[in-house]
Parts: sequence; structure tokens; C-alpha cells
Amino acid sequence: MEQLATLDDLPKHYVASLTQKNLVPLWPSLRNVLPPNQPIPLTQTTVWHFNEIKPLLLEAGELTPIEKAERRVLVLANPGHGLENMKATSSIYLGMQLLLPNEWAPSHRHTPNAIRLIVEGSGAYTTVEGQKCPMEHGDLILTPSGLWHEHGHHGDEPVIWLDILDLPLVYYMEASFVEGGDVQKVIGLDAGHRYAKGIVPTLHFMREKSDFPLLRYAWTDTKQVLDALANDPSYGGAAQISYINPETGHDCQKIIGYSAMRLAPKEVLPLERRSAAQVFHVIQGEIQIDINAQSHQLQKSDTACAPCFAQIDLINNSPEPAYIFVADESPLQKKLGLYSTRSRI
Ligand code: 1HN
Repeated sequence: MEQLATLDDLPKHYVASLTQKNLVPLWPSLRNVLPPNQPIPLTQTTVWHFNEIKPLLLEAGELTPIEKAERRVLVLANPGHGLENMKATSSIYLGMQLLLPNEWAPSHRHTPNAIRLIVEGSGAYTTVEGQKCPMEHGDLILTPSGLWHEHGHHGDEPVIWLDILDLPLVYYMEASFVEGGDVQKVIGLDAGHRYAKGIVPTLHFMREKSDFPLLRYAWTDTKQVLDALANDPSYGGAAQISYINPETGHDCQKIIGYSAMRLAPKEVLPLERRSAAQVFHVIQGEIQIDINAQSHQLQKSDTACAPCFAQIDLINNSPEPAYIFVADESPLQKKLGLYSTRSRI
């Protein structure tokens, strides 16, 4: 493709008169906004080790009372996007949140969609639209756009979880805002009971309707399914599940997709190159992740992100199975007609 003229090729007085009238020439920037063949991502492969985050998060617990933080979070920021922009990828926000015993993170609702993936500790809970969701290691809890949510803790040890939001996208669209609210009234049965196992509550034979029928995906259930897939000789592929909305069969959220996989001891899993950036978080075990020919060791609770079209191999060198949680931008890209895959190099 031809090299195009730059801004420096234009007379200064011409550029000045354009600027003065809020005009910009396209051609000096055309190759930046439309790079040939594939995007040039700002997202850099980045790894965050939990053993480095945890002491700093606990220190935040001493430095800043929950009343002064509202949400006590250290953001996992990608240096390629500028740390201050709080992006792990162009559309995905990641943060590690700490709640100490007897603390309460007050109720609010906002336009960005969020999920929590519980990393450590027990005794805490999130209440979403009145449904109290206990937080246990590996659980996935949804707080979709517009739903009231608050966090409380009746246990006796610090609880830490990974927050994933589509905040960078919603903020970019100038659609991001929050409303504060009162303590939620808890309704009797939690989402797991109300919608689990193909049954829904009915009143006079009328089904209860909800856009988000399932708010908590318990890790004990997910792990059981992954283990069953891995141990089923008739099931060919890698043991992988997608978190879906059981009413519609669609992705459980509209913008970011969530899945989990199990790597057997010694299993090597080459992934296809995808247009969607991805986040990997180790729920249990340890893996080596090779991203664009660079190897990284991920221990339990470590998190990594990879840019679009990265070539990725997941390798379990350990004698124990490894369980990986994955977040990606594919639901958004598919809705926009932007999703594609490429063969490996
Ligand atoms: C939020 O509402 C939570 O509710 C956590 O726990 C992190 C980051 C940005 C915007 C809203 C929460 C958040 C957040």
C-alpha cells in the first residue's frame, strides 16, 4: 500500500487555518485508523500475579476504610492503554476487590455490565435485585446493566474477587453513569433456586419473566461438568463450557463473553487466533500460557490478557488438572459483525 503524505508535508499556515475551523485532513491519519490486513492493538500482553496483588490489596484495607472507598479495588491496568485509563483491553475492565469481615459496599446500579469471579475467602455475598448470592471460590456472579447490587460480609476472613466490566466501552460511548440506593430488601429464594434445573416459578400458571434468570453460577457445579467432559471418552474436544443465559441460550452477558476450561495434566491446547481480545484467570492449578511466542507461568489466581489475533497455547505442565476462566470481547464483536478467526502461524 502506498505511503501517504503527512501533516509535515502541508504548509503550516494551511494546517493552522484548518485547525481554526475545526477541520482535519484525513490522509495523514488514514493508515493509522485503517491499518492494512489487521488491527494494530494498543492492548499489550500483560500478566498480573496474585501474590503481588494480594499484599497491596490488604494494605489498601488498612489505608482506606470501605466508607471512603465505596468499592476497595486495585485495577489491573494495561500499560498499552495508559494505566490511568483503567483498561485491560479496549473494552474490558479488570479489578481485584477486597471486602473485610463486617464491611458493606453500599447498593448502587449503573449502566456498565459487571461480573464477579470469586478468588479467595468465604462468608461474603452480593445481593443483586434482592437476590442474595453467596460468594465462594470460583463462583461467577452477574450484575448486569441497571440491576441494583451491594456486597456484604458475615464471615471472618478477607474476601477477594475479580471484577470484570465492559466499562471502557460504555464510558467511551458516553453512556456510563451510576445511581445510589438504599439497602436492598432480600427476596426469599435466590436465583439458583428460582431458575435452576429447567424449572421456573409460576403464578396461576404464568411464568415469572426475567432477562437475567441466572445470576450466580456456582463453581462446584461448573467444575463437576468440566470434570465429566474431561472424563468422557466419547467427548472429543478440550473440556470447555460457556456461561449462558439458560432462557435464551445466548451469552450470559451482551458485551463480554465468559467461559471456563479444564486442562488435563500434560495437556497442550493451541487456540485459534481470534479477532476478540481475551482475559485468562486461573481458578485452580497452574499453567504455562504462550502468547505470541512469549511464555508466561500462571499460578492459581493469576490473570493475563492477550490482544486480538494473538497466537495462544495453554500448556499444563503440572500433574494436576488446571481450571481456567476466560473473558473475551466476542459477544460484542459478533453482534457488530466484526468477529473473525485466522489460522495459526
Ligand atoms: C462497581 O460497581 C463495582 O459494584 C466494582 O463492586 C468495580 C468498577 C468500575 C465501576 C463500577 C462493584 C467497579 C464498579
